[in-house]
Amino acid sequence: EQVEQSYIMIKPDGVQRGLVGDIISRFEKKGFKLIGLKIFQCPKELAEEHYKDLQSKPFFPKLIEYITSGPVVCMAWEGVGVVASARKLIGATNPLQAEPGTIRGDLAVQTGRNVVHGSDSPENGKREIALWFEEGELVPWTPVQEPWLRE
Ligand code: DAT
Ligand code: MG
Repeated sequence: EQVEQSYIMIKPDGVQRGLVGDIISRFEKKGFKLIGLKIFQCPKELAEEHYKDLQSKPFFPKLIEYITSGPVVCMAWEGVGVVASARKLIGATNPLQAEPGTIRGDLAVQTGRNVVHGSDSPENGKREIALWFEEGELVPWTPVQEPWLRE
């Protein structure tokens, strides 16, 4: 059982629509540990680096415009299996295909406004957290609930 970290980000539409508390609450209630959190206006260069694998896609310029269009909420979450589990909590990329009960399934209708990002592998979790956070912004701590979450 490997402890992983996932980079979760509430995109500008999620912030503007007042969904920050709802989204954080889902990861918190599930039992993952929040080790980094900030509101942040993303510069264009950082958005381009974060999404560099999608550089050649036709929607890339609009994606960068969207992500830099207002403040985002950056989060680092830690836990066993957090990367895959967070992807399930977030739901399919296209919110119309996302299951009810997921963040995108409950709160969004379009791929270009899908309210939240989640890392797709533990390696990318590490890479993205290093990209979006300074080292001193990450806080190691032990939640008192830990023995009640895991035997
Ligand atoms: P995900 O965010 O589910 O990991 P992804 O990594 O394939 O999806 O794409 C990153 C973001 O790019 C996605 O959240 C929204 C945007 N995007 C992806 N495919 C798109 C498409 N076909 N049209 C418009 N935007 C798209
Ligand atoms: Mg992705």
